[in-house]
Amino acid sequence: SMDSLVTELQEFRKEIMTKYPKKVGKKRAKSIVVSNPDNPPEIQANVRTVPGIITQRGCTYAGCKGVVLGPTRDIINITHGPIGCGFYSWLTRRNQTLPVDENDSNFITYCFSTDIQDSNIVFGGEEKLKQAIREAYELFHPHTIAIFSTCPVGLIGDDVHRVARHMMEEIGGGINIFGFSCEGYRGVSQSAGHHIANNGLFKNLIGRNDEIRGSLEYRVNLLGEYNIGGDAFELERIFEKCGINLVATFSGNSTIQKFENAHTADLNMVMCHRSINYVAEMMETAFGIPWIKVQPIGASSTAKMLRKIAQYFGEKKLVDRVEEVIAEEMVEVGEACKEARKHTTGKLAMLFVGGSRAHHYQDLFEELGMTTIAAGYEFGHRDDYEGRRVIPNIQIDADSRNIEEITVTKDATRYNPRKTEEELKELEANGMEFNEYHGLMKQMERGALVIDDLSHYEMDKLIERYHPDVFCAGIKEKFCVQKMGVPLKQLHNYDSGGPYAGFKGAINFYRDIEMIVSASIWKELKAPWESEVHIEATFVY
Ligand code: CFM
Ligand code: HCA
Repeated sequence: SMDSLVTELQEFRKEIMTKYPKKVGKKRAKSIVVSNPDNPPEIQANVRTVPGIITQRGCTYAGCKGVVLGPTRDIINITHGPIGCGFYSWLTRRNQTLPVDENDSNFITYCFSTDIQDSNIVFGGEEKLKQAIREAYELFHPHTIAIFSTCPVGLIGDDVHRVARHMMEEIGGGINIFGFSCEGYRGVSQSAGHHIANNGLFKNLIGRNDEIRGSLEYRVNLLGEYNIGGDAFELERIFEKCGINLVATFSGNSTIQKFENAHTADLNMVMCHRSINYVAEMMETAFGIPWIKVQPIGASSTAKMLRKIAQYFGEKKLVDRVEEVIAEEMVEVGEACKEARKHTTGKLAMLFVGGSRAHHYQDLFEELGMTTIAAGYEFGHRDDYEGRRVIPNIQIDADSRNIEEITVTKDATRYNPRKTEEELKELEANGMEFNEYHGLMKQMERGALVIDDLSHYEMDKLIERYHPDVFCAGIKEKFCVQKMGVPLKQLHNYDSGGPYAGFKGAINFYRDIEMIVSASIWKELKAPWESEVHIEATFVY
């Protein structure tokens, strides 16, 4: 019951407060709250981690290079820094891509880095960076090269933007080269890197090519989908089946050309709001493209997304087609779900993942009849927990392109007539929520625990106290949790599984979770010598 859970939480909190140094305990207590869906409490989030506490967070470079720009196949992404940063962001995220033919470049299987050394730290690394760009160009002839700064680059003051401009001139031929000041230490987490990446996408790529590709009908972009484990492929399949024209995905299975063309879409859909809401806001301001939040993780949420798109365009032809597709896809989904639920109903899950998945994946667990008793983000902001109408939060670098300039130089309506103010108002009156998303806490059961930036110690305590049937997190947590006898499902890279998005993805997820919660191996965790009778010998001398 709610009362016993609240008591539990208070005990849990007290235990933590007493084990931590006093100041640390006080700070952490503000990030640990009990969920109330009707009136989500305030939670402390997006603040500096206490040093030494063992956070699961990543860095600004990871958010910029690894997350947002990483999945685009035809940009050469050069890490300016020591080799470790490039190495550890080298496809570990399992972001996939599919070149359309042999002329289509795919550089994401490579790891490009300047591999800077002590001497570059002392004498500067700009020359080495120029040389790296020359080499990359000679070998691969890319159209676009991006440079990513790591911590030491900022500390020694290499100017990656100046190098980019210099090399653009040296190479010529219209090559596009730009840099990111995404030094790891810049923010409190990877979240700062998302913002820097968003600004860079907008400044250097979006809206550069006006050529209309594909049909003029139902043109949408999908923002915040990164094709982990093939998720984007499944969503592409569904859109195509419905006759919805996906202009660009930011950035799963993406290309330069798709980014440059993205402003020819009529509607932006935001999937991972944490990492890409800035692009949505900027495109709305500059091109008048409205955005809605969508959530294609979970079969019913996928259906909901399709219905929203159909409602937006408001044409019977699309509405009917979407209903047809949903009905057809749901047959297999329903069967798989029913089968899995035999073993999953009533089981308990915990989710501590990134900045949006700890919320999104709760839909799939609901479909499986499972309860999420504790969840939290590593680097979410308060709105990701509490939910709110997003206040436009456009922060553009001083040297960014001017949004107003784009509005006047590009007549957005020449692609497709945009909806008028009145039409948008009418859609809103009929339940279409623009610029809005609901936070994680509105979905969670009353009394469930919500913890931001979970520390290793808190994780241990959660497992000892509640022993969930599955704990969802990442590679850093995986083996510690499993050694405590609880299976861990990675919801970053899906271990070796996926896709989990869309209809086919839901089926994959049901089956994987059913297997995990049914496995008996976790009961065998005690070594034989811990439970069997044994004889002890004493050596006498
Ligand atoms: Fe968005 Fe992501 Fe996530 Fe994220 Fe990430 Fe990721 Fe994630 Mo790992 S963009 S916030 S910074 S959904 S890499 S694909 S899995 S932490 S929950
Ligand atoms: C990152 C990437 C990461 C790490 C996942 C993990 C990902 O934060 O830089 O810790 O297992 O999804 O690959 O979030």
